[in-house]
Amino acid sequence: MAASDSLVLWVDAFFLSPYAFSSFVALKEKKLPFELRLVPIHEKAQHAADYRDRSLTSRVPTLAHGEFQLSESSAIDEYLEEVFPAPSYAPIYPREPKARARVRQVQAWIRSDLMPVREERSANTMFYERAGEPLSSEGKAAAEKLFRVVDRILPRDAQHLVGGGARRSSESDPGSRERRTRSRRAAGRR
Ligand SMILES: N[C@@H](CCC(=O)N[C@@H](CS)C(=O)NCC(=O)O)C(=O)O
Repeated sequence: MAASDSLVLWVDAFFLSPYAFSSFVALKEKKLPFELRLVPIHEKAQHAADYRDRSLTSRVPTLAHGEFQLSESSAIDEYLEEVFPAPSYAPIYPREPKARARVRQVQAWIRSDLMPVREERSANTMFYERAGEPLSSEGKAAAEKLFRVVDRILPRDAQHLVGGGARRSSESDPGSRERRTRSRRAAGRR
């Protein structure tokens, strides 16, 4: 398949999916032209036959590159990295194996752990409706775990997880550090 085949990314209609955000940022970081299409998942449009057949999983995001269609955000990110590699395109993973493994570790972990705080502080509470309830003890424990890991892997003044070439989703977002500081304050930390 030609790298020049057109790219389409399907995301949720309210731009709330952090997974869709990850693939969106990968395309933006690589400065690839792509068409964005919206799937109203709040109306269950992900189960419509055309989207279900395209995605296999009936979830967002899904990427089409020419005839090839792929869902699962980390698979999309890694596919883009391989088909549009550095130095012609910006790298989204570091080259060095240990650094690359560390980034993949964090990427896999963040997608599979911390469920209480992910449920109690969904993306909806960040972008649309603020959370009305304090975190439960399970939510607090998950938030503490998140901060503990971030403190271990991201020195206070660092802009990136590893080196300078491993910008991943929220690290690519200029507001992320400020929001992190605010979240720490909200959780009663410095
Ligand atoms: N592991 C998937 C998770 C994707 C996911 O959970 N997407 C949600 C939106 S955040 C979705 O499509 N939900 C609709 C549904 O599951 O029916 C990925 O990394 O892409």
